[in-house]
Amino acid sequence: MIKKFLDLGYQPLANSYVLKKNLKRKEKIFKLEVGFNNKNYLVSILKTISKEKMFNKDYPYKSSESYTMRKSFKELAKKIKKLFKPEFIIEIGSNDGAFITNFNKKSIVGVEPCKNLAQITKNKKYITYSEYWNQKLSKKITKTKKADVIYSANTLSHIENFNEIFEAINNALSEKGVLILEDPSLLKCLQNVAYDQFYCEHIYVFSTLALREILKDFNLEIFDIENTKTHGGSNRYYIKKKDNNFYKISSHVKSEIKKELNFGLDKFSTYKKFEKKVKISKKNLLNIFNTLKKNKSRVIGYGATAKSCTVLNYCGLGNEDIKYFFDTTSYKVNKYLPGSKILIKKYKKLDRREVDVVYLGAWNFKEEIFNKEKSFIKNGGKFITHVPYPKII
Ligand code: JHZ
Repeated sequence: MIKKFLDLGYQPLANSYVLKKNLKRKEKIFKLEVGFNNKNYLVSILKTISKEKMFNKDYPYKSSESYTMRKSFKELAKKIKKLFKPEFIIEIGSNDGAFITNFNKKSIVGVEPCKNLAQITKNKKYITYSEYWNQKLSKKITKTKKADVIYSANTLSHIENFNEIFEAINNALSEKGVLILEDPSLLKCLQNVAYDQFYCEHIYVFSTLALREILKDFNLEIFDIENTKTHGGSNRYYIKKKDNNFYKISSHVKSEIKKELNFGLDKFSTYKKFEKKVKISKKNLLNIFNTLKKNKSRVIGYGATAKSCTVLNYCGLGNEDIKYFFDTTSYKVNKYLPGSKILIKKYKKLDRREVDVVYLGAWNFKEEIFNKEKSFIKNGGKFITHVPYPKII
């Protein structure tokens, strides 16, 4: 049974940036509530939005925008080549090609339903299917050869129907085939009080405990896990069919499960504690913004993320608190953040003469951003983050 533990209020669709001409138009909103299923330990949002409304012909998020992600995909590609020597790879949710472009064009195909993104890799001559991943597509792609590796990062958490995904994966995997899934870690999300991991697109935030249960229904099992730093702390799961004896189950699986049980990810009470922390986080973040307002500090935002949408709308922050956001993504520039309607400007290096304090919408890229903005920091510029607790740095 799914029991609600968190109410993040009414929210617009996180990646639906608003054009100036539509500022007065009513946005689609939905109630963002999060629940825990005590049968399979799965944490999910309670009301879901249809995939066609979220992932369509002009999806604004591009994985290649950050150096951290480009580096992470490049390193993983190197590792996959070394470990599995794959002849054929499928990436589900290939976005703008940050992963697939590390491989030879003949050895990989991308699946990306967002047409604007799929076009980017098609232009680079990578075979890209601009469709949702399902059994029909899986059969089409693997007509002549099955995949030795299927990779999918930050995508499984976006797809509601597990039957559809995993049956198609089971069909596509070769005898030795390995499925690699990478998604934000629920443990990290709770430890960091990163409640902004919940928004319309993140239907699920997975624990190993939950994923293990789900995979059982499809005769799949996790044989290794890596904790990665991306997106505020993610898990990279290496998965195989149960009857694939080419790989042994690593001790990392047991130790990760132990970590999660020690934290109490199997207990509803843990999630109620998290709810309390989220409320305190909101209160403390608002205190910071109120003080800055009183002091007439010039505050802007950095990284108009999907995550920011949850924070801004849950906390009721707007133009009076954050003058504008900087973002490098051309698809977002000159539009307004959903709900809060804060303008997104084309990124330029932070200038201490113009700005006092910067809210880190992309807190998950803190190191990368601090590296880029050394001169702003040297000149006394400050940042606000709400992770793991609201503070000025
Ligand atoms: P970032 C998106 O979430 C949506 P978001 C999606 N649902 C998901 O799961 C994750 O990605 C993976 C900008 N930026 O990665 C670029 C700068 O401007 O935290 C991006 O707009 N300057 C698919 O949106 C945003 O910040 C910089 O120096 O929460 C980062 O978005 C850097 C590093 C980033 O994901």
